[in-house]
Amino acid sequence: MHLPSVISAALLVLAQGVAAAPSARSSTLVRKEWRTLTKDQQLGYIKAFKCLQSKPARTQSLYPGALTRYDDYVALHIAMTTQIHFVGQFLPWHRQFLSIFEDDLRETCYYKGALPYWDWSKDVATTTSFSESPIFDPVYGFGGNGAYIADISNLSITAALDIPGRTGGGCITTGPWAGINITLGPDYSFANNPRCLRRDFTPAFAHGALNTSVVAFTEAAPTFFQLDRRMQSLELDLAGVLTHGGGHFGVGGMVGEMSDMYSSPGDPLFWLHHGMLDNIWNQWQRANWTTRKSEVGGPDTMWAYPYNYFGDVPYKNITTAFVLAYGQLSSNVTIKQIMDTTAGPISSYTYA
Ligand SMILES: [Cu+2]
Repeated sequence: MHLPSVISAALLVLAQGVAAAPSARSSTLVRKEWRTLTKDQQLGYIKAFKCLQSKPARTQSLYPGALTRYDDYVALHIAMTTQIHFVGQFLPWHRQFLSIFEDDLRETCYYKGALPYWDWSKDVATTTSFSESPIFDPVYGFGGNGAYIADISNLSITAALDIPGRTGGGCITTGPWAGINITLGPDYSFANNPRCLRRDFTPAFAHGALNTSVVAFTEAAPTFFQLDRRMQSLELDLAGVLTHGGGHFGVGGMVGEMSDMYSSPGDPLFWLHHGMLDNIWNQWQRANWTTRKSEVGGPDTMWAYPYNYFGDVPYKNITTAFVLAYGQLSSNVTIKQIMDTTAGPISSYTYA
């Protein structure tokens, strides 16, 4: 699982500058499922997204390959990877990451809506239906799969596990991001490494990991600790990979950007996938708000129990006092500050 770079990343991350103050809260935003947006709203989101990709980076002095204001987000995710995955702060960190991005789309690029999300459980009724999802529409969506490449021995493998049933591997050729260059990554790299956006759909795997029963199983978690585990992984093999890995590996397969634990925000679908995970967490919280508005848990250190697949690692259990860091992109916040989506430091939002 990219272990050498995991270790070096752990040593290198964090010494980042003073953050800008978050902008003032507007009225409550309603985050909607992509296919329920009007065509104008879909195009509005894509336009704002591309607008961020046309503005200069703010963090290039720290991350040389960060060329655009969008790359700032990819770079931060890469820098933070070993502190925000397979840890209890996984869901909280990504929640605020999405809000910072949503706020930037609105403040910098005059986007009028909320961040959309992608309910992939609507797309996996059969072992092949995933690829037919309207989210991959060439005009009103994010474009589709790469062409099938049978022999991937010359490509860099992005997935940490062997994902069966790959159907793509090529550069995407449809949609608003066909032909764009990704620069940051793969893995723990901040260099300018221009390459195309690859996708490698694994529809049969997505069918198993992202279906409505899996969502129901996740939502039925009795504790935050269990919820987090059901999302991130129950064990270190494919059978333990459910929603979080399901969305990443379902789109990214063996060689797609979405499968790269570090640079996966290079695929614009990253945000909509994580929006769905945040939606599930929020629904889980609202099902027993009194308790769950302040319930978190899990290790503060990567690969510690219950993710101790490579041996035991010392750790502490996180609490809501844990501080989430966003480098130069936004102020640090405590988990306590982001537990209620309608009362966050940047925005107030709900899911429809
Ligand atoms: Cu992530």
